[in-house]
Amino acid sequence: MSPKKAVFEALSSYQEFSVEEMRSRAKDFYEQVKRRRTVRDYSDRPVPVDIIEDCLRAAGTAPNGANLQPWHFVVVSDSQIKHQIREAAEEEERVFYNERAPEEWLEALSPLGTDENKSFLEKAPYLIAIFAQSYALTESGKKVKNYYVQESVGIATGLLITALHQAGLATLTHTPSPMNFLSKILGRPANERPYLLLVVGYPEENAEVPVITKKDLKEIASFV
Ligand code: IYR
Repeated sequence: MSPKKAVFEALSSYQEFSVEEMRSRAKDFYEQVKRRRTVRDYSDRPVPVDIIEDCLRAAGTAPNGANLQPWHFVVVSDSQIKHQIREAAEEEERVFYNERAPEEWLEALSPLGTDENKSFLEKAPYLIAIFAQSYALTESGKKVKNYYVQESVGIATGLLITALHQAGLATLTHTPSPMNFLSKILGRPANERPYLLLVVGYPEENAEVPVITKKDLKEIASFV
């Protein structure tokens, strides 16, 4: 089969701003995004699913390898499925915290106050299980290789978290390890690997977050 030829069109979606406006937009975005905190105390208040849908559409615009879009998002709101996910995740986490995690890792985690109790997996209105497709399958079942899968799915996940935050929702990036139980419970195909479990909802009224700091610009960037 011959490769598909590139077809070009005018870049009509680009919007230029004055330097002043850019400056103000960059500052405003930083002000908005720095309010984001990883939340572990969720309310069970419902969230309309169309909001989640638009945030997923935003995630789906992420730049990615060869535009093959190697991701799949499963939005879980069914309480029985959430229960199964909680049970399986807590089982993994019990082993992690009590047997598998080296002292050094537990020490690194201690400022966050996490443990094997994952009640948020049942309380929050949505869990979004994110899957990375190491390869795609054509309709005839032929394997098609994907490229830069980890990078692509990571960027899409970042966009999703940001979109949900901008919409006014809290999230938690949860990575029980190993996560194979997600594929099983959600019946995902063999070409997909669980990447991350995103908990989404309103924070509980008295939600607390650990006191932490972010590195400042000097520490995270250099200009040469
Ligand atoms: N997956 C475990 C442990 C954990 C690991 C890291 I690295 C964190 O930043 C937070 C937690 C858990 O979810 O508790």
